[in-house]
Amino acid sequence: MAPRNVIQTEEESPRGVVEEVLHSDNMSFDEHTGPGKANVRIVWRNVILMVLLHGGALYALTLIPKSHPFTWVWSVFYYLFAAMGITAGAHRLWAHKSYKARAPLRFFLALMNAAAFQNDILDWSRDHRVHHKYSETDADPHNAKRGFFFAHIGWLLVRKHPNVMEKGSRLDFSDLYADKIVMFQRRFYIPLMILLCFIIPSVVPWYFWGESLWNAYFLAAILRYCIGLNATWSVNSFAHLWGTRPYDKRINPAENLGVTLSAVGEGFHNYHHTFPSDYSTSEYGWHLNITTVFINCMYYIGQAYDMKKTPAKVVQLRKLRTGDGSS
Ligand code: ST9
Ligand code: ZN
Ligand code: ZN
Repeated sequence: MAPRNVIQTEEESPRGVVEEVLHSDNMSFDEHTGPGKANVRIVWRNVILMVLLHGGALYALTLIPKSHPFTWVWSVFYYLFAAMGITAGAHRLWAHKSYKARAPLRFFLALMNAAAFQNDILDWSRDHRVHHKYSETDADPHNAKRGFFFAHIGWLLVRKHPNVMEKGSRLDFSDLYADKIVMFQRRFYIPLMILLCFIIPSVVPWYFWGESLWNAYFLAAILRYCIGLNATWSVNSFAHLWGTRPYDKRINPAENLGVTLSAVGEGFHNYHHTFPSDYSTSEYGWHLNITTVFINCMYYIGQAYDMKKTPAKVVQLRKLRTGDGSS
């Protein structure tokens, strides 16, 4: 059951957000998708780091049978801890403002976000707002029209398309710059990220149950981080290419069960792009959605409030009008 003070937002009327986005200036599902090979500028530092990370993660798999079961449990726990910093933090709170959070929760979400090492909250939220506003165009940082590889990881290995900066600069990010916790995290991002993404997950298993630092580092830091990145990127790749479109069949984002499970409730992507300010990023409440469970728990202890939820009636009308008929 959803918490009682959830705000029923009417802003996404049956003729709502998606139409507004589709028909705004320079917005079309253009055929031109990408700057052309000659203009793609590869960032070799990122290529090398990503190859090393994925190589390290594959090696870490061989260490699983040799490590303490508590280290496995710790790695899963830390995966969820960091994931909430992205889903409940950067995504639903800061990028979409789909609920409000008191300072203690915002502070912890900023730390959890650094544990996920996906760039600071300001960069993440800025790119994500631009992604929603200019989906599937050259101004979308991970434009899925440029193919699976680009949408998944390729966009982090090359310089951005100039349209990202140009059109992104038209959006308002003043709320992010005004948030002292966001700016604190940005200022101290490198030390916070090293501490929370690599040092703490490695030291805890070594200190508390005598795991070797080597095993702890490769499992709870490298493997856990690499899986978290790929789960997140899957929302941009898999869930922008494959799945059902019960809310709006005219857009790429789709409902994708595999992504929902790995990305802790963020794979209801057709719903999310149709009703982006819904705090549950899905028609449902707790259904397959650990992030919604987390936000609801924060509501019950008084840390989260003003959650926005699209009324069921609006959702049903929209399904009838633009959905693909799947449920
Ligand atoms: C990572 C992020 O992995 C993943 C985000 C995925 C999002 C998924 C969304 C799905 C939602 C659901 C969540 C599911 C979660 C599930 C969790 C499960 C665990 N607007 O960027 P720069 C301007 S990160 C306006 O350097 P380059 C701005 O002035 C992984 N302006 O561009 C900026 O300067 P400043 C680890 C913008 O040089 C300037 O341009 N990190 C915008 O082309 C330069 O910006 C990495 O791998 C905008 N949108 O470089 C590092 N953007 O910042 C990756 C930019 O000073 N990044 N400007 O204001 C890089 O190395 C570089 O960004 C680059 C592009 C090489 C990719
Ligand atoms: Zn979003
Ligand atoms: Zn999307």
